[in-house]
Amino acid sequence: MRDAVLSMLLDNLGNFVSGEDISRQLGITRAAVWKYIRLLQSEGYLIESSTKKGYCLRQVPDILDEVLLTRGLNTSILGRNVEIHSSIGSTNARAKELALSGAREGTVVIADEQVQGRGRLGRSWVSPPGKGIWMSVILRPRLSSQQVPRITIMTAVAVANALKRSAQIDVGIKWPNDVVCGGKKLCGILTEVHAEPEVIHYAVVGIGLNVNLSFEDLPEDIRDIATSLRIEKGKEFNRADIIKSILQEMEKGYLQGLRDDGFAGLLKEYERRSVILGKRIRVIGVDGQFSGYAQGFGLDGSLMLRLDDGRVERILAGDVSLRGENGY
Ligand code: BTX
Repeated sequence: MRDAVLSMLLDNLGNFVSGEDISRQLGITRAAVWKYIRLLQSEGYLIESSTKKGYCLRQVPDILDEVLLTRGLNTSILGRNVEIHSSIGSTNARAKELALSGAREGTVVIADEQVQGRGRLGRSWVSPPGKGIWMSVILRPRLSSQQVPRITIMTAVAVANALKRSAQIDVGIKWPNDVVCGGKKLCGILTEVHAEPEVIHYAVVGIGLNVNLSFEDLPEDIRDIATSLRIEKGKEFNRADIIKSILQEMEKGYLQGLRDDGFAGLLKEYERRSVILGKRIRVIGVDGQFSGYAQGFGLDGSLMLRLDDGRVERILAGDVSLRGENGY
């Protein structure tokens, strides 16, 4: 019932709805309406009440509320099922549990805070409460396990497009999994799969996006390499709006990227946003360290690196540093 009251107020954002209309439409007493209004106010919704005119929702808080996250979400797969946590170890770990127990494709796990947020190779991901988007999406793609890097590429492009649309910011992409702004990391993507060579049982795509973190919210050891939308744009953003935008772009990119011709198109966008293409870089991969020029990306999501002796090395996973930029 709380959700129904909230939906009515949202339908009339900035305008008064009478208590009588709410009570009649929802079949509850005026006293019950008042109880839900008080509840919503205590959660941070700015609701003006007037004995004559009723209730008016003036401002929506930046909270992760299922009503806000699903309202107007224009997708058919992603985000149709959402699990929200105020605090959790890692949304990727939780999404993997759900995927193993049969959760349907498109299920999203979101947390206000992660206390054991994870990056690649056992690294940690700083995820303080109320300031970022820490979410994981379960996919069941019809791809082979060699094509897994495609998922990260599709997601990076989706995040970039969503940020352009919902935060009016132009970002770059640093292969394989970073979305960057001004040479600093704004968002990291962690794709984990349960797969056999020819079939992927599930993929969990974790997205960590620094939204309203201030410089002081970033631990000192990452201040040189990390940034947030707030730091870049000098204002705060509503996370629910950005989440919806990411899910919409991600679904579009996912459906496109599953086809070879569609993925080739996404790769073009990825290249256009790449901050390493044509640059001299150093890559620490599983097979060792390489230096060379980033020449392009393969249809499997690999990086083609032209070494100094002219050979081209195809690298499937690794960490890139652009020379002279604090090793990042
Ligand atoms: P990565 O291994 O590429 O990057 C991890 C590195 O990034 C860390 O070692 C640190 O230097 C830096 N770092 C840590 N926290 C932040 C931050 N908030 N902003 C910028 N830089 C940071 C990147 O791994 C993949 C991260 C995915 C995070 C999401 S959040 C939702 C999901 N759940 C989960 O546990 N992980 C994913």
